[in-house]
Amino acid sequence: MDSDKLEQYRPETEHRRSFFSLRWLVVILASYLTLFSHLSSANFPVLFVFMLLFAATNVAIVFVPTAWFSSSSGQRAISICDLFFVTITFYLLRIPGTYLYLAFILIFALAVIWSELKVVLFSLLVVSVLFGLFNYFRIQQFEFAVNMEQFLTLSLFFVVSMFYVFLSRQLKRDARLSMDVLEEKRNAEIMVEITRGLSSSLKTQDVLRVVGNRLREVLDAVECSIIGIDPKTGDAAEMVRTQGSESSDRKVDLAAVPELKEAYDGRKMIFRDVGEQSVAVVPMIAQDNVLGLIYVIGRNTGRPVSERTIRFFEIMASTAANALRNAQLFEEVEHRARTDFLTGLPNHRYFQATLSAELGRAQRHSHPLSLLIIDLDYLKIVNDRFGHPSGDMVIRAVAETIRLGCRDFDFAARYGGEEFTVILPETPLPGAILVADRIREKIAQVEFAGIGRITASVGVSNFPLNALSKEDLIRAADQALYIAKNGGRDRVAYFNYQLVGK
Ligand code: GH3
Ligand code: MG
Repeated sequence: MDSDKLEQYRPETEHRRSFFSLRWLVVILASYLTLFSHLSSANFPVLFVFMLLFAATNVAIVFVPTAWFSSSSGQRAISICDLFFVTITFYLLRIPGTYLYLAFILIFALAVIWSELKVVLFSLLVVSVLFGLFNYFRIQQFEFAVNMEQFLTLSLFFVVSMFYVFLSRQLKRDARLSMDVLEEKRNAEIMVEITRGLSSSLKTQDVLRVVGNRLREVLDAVECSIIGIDPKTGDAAEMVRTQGSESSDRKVDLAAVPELKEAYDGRKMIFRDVGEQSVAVVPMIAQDNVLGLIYVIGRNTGRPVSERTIRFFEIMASTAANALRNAQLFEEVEHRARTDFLTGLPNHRYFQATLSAELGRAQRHSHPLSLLIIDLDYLKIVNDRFGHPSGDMVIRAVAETIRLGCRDFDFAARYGGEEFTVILPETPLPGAILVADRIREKIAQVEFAGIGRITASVGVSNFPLNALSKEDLIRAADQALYIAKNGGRDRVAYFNYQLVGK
């Protein structure tokens, strides 16, 4: 069954259709009885009108919303309406006055209200046996005057009511079964879709958003959020929230929401009804760590949580947890791949990629962009005199000084060895020279114990003043650095516009 047909096929509607057919059967049988046994009686017009009214109720049910029809109160209301019609019909048929009628009404009432077939069958058996005995021995002192025609009429009604009860039970069960099958199928489809969504993205936020959104849709939930938990610190933060557009790293105090705390501490799912709402909390566990909690708030339907829902959540949470773990590992690997191990600054490759992107943006918007290349002066001497670890320590400290000397949207990287670069977006040459000189000054101010002070030379280049392409921009900064070194070091040099023109 493809998804289009799936949408059209609704077990509730099927159930409803069968129920109509059954009621029409009652109408036809009752009309048949009325016509043949009371065609000439004075009650015939009234009986006829009653049959029409009963038929009209069947038509009216067509307009009742399916949700109301399927609810137990809806079904009970329809049953009581039927009971009312049957009682009036019996009254008009002049059958009352016998114990049999009362017994029948009782049985019918039991049948329609509790839909209990066994009770109906048993009572029917008892009543039939009693009726047969009374009729056979003609025990007239009980004033039990029932003729054969009435007996047949009643029998037919018994059969119809039995049929009614039996079929309506069967239909209800069928509807439930098809609903179960459809729900299983829907869950399986959703799982496939979620798994596909998860495997197509390795970004943690994307992974979580896929899970959150699909879960909210499937469960028809009011809100679904995913709370990430740091396995080391136990700090919880809301990573994805499906309601509204806000997706924040909002801190969450697990202790403040009892369901969250219980699910986290006990590593188990929590399903709880809180007033109008029902709350579900499902821990996402991978490799024995609770990576997060799926927190779903839905409408309280009054129904207990089904085994199926629990199983669905279980598979969902473990798939999401593994995908989340993979995404986290991938992000970690990716971060390492673009970070310089010694300084923690972005490495050369990341710098190249960022410069391409920033230069592209500067070209598109015709904004200036400046580049600094910073080279430590005489680091070789430090290495030679104090050893490589001391040189490393100096490089690390200078990296930190450069990082702190930049604005948030500047991009500082380790170019290689004892060379650093800083990309300064939206910065004209004079501004870049100021930044470069400030960084140079800060580096020179640091006193290294046992080593003394280390200075740095800085070359500055600018788009579009000195170069239009990435390679030229780097080359221009390099040449400016050469000028700074030649000029005596511990200074900033920029590539002269006239020099470029030569
Ligand atoms: P200047 O740049 O002022 O001309 O002198 P310098 O001594 O800094 O320049 P040179 O290019 O001659 O040497 C660079 C030195 O930087 C060589 C190497 O020992 C040192 N160096 C490069 N990378 C590292 C590193 O990762 N750790 C340490 N300790 N030293 C490094
Ligand atoms: Mg150097």
